[in-house]
Amino acid sequence: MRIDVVTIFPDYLAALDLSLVGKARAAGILDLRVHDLRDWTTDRHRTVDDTPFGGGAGMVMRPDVWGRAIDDVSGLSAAAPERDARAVHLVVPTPSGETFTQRTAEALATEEHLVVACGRYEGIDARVAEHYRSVGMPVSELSIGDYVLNGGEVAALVMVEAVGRLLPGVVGNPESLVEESHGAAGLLEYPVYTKPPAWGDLEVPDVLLSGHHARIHRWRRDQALARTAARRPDMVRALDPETLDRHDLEVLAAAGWSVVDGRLERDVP
Ligand code: 6GU
Repeated sequence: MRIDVVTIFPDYLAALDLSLVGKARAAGILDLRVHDLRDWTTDRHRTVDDTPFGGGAGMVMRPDVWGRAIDDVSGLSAAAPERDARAVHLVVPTPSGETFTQRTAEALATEEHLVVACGRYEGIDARVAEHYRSVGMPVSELSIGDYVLNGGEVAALVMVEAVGRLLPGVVGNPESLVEESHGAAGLLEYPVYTKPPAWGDLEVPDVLLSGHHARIHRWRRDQALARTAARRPDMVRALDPETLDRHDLEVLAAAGWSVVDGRLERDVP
């Protein structure tokens, strides 16, 4: 996969040289290129923004500078802009976007070429997303959560790491992708323990030292259900009760959830 990140703060993305994503790059699985948006400015001051039409606070990033940058890193030729555009998926991190989830990461991990356009100030002129959609480029405006950051760079880091670790060969043991939080089961991950078996007066639960695989599996599922019930009522509501066994329903009942009209609902106290 190739990912081009365009930003006015390329140094922000230096963290992508490290760890898993860094290894994926070294192994040739991920061709990640970080660009300075100002390389596509034409004036002496290397201006990327201007005041908003209609008034209001802050500055808006200019569409002409972004257009040159995105055309260039996408390899859009003047001869066949529409044919080339379909080969690229444009990702625009923005707090006003749709929520970026594990499902989004999975979908983006199947793409061949992502271009991530990091906005600063009050955002990027809306004609940029409109233009690339109109030439047939898939455009995803995505938020990483309900809070405001100063720009798209940290969100781009989040997205590149979440997508990068899903590329075949990046995570050494693909099984570690199976049971994790926000996987297909729709549950948070169970708590994990390692040596020493006693740390101060805190002991690892006996069942995990028992070697009894069926009981360990059941205990972990109970913990995942209880944790999800305590922390993420939205995820409990999204569960399909048809996929739960009698024991699952007992654990959820103990946490105050029962099935009403085929859906999980919190019991009223
Ligand atoms: Cl993608 N960008 C900014 N600036 N703030 C955010 C965000 C993105 N996602 C959540 N907050």
